[in-house]
Amino acid sequence: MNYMNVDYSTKIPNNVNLSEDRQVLKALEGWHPGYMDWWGDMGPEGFQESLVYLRTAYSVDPRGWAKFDYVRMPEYRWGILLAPQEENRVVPFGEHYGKPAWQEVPGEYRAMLRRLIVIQGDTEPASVEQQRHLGKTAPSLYDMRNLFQVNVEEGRHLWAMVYLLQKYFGRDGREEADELLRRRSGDADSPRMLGAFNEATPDWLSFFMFTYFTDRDGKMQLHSLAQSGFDPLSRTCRFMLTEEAHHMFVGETGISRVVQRTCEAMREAGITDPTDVAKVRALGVIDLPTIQKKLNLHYSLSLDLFGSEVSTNAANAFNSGIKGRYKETQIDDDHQLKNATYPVLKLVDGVIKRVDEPALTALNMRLRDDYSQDCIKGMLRWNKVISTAGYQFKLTLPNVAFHRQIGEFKDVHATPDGVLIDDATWNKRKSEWLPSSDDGDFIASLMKPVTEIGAYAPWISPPKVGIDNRPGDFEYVKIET
Ligand code: BYC
Repeated sequence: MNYMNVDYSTKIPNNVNLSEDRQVLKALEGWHPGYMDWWGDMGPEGFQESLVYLRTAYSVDPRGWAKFDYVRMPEYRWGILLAPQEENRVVPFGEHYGKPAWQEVPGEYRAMLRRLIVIQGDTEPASVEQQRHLGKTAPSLYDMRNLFQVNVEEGRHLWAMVYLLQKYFGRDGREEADELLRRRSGDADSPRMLGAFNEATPDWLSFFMFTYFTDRDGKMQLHSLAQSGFDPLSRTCRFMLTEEAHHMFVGETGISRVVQRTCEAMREAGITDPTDVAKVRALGVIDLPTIQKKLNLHYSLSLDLFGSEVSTNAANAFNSGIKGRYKETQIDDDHQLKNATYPVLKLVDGVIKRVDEPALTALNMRLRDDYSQDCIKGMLRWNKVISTAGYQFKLTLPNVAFHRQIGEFKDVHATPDGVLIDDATWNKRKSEWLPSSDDGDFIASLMKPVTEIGAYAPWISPPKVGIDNRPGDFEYVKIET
């Protein structure tokens, strides 16, 4: 079998030779109906019969891996795709540094590996659940198609983790795979595992923020797992990253287009003060201060996804060779962090201070810092749109102590500038920094669906180029009426 190309002859497309792995094929086929039920119940609401212009992977060669065609989402070919095995790959960090990478689960790390795979797997269906109502208010067919593309690929990422669980973890892996279909985002009794995946995604600005900030946590975590000494996990994550890039593109360009439209509308109306919220809203576009509040919310929720500042879980995962650092193989050090330290912002005697911690226990922070650096890049582009339009307004990332539910700062309140404040001040001022219910109502009032070919809602600019280089009047979704 050519491991670059995907075998579509079996019910479950794959490049892992499933047709000769009867036991795993049987387990996956047994899981398939439950997945389809879940997709029917929790996948995009109202568009299951529509033809959507989607990309599907036919190869894992990064130079050309996808083809585009009209597909009804329930007929999307969710498959198991692993990046090609690298010959003589070694464990690139930790205690086993330099030893051959594992092709089977090392017994002593089984529980840790299973936990990480389950957490990763849990986020994928969660995001589909969070976004399931958005199709009905899409600002264009182009955006609707992008939403559905993201959704089907998150579904495929669930398949990717379920394959690892079923192939390598026996009966408990199969039980975990079933649990992944049972939990529900935001459910009081059976929620998804990580905080941000139980929050609502009520509108399209939230969707763009989510795909920019939360999918980017996905990118960082997948990069770290792609370094894993457990080779099948590494290969799985490497291919997932290929798909993930488009999700963040949707977020970055989505926010950029919202900012662009707002600036254009302000200029046309002769508005000089972008913080004059009432005047800007009267134009039917989203004012920049509200965009900043949404950004504050989604960035802070996403910071929580990196876990605590100081974490023995993270140290153990690194020592064992299971979860590495971002771009581990490109870092020039001992890859064991024996004597290294890393600066971490902590709360010391009621003051935010930079403290040197052992680099091993500070690994969550290192990844989080890499993440923040990555977040800044898109923000600079949005700010360029604002300054080019002639406005003196800058979107910024809030301080890491702002609005936190995990780690050092979870029991204190801080302003977006990182000034610690008491409960009363927080309660009085929080609607200046986070979206209030009025802000939510205003945004909701703009969320009117636009389904004419080539048309866009008045609060967002059209994209610069079409998907798959399609022209502006391309029918990305043929809606079944
Ligand atoms: N919410 O030592 P600690 C994606 C728990 S997104 C709730 O501080 P650790 C995607 C933690 O589980 C990427 N609980 O943290 C994006 C632990 O509980 P136990 C998803 C939390 O373990 C968009 C306790 O607190 N992938 O792919 O070093 C769309 C103490 O933990 C949270 C991964 O996350 C939280 N936010 O790091 C679709 C990679 N944070 O075990 C998809 C796999 C911590 O004591 N996961 N806790 O009961 C990991 O690497 C780690 O589990 C974490 C936490 C980075 C999440």
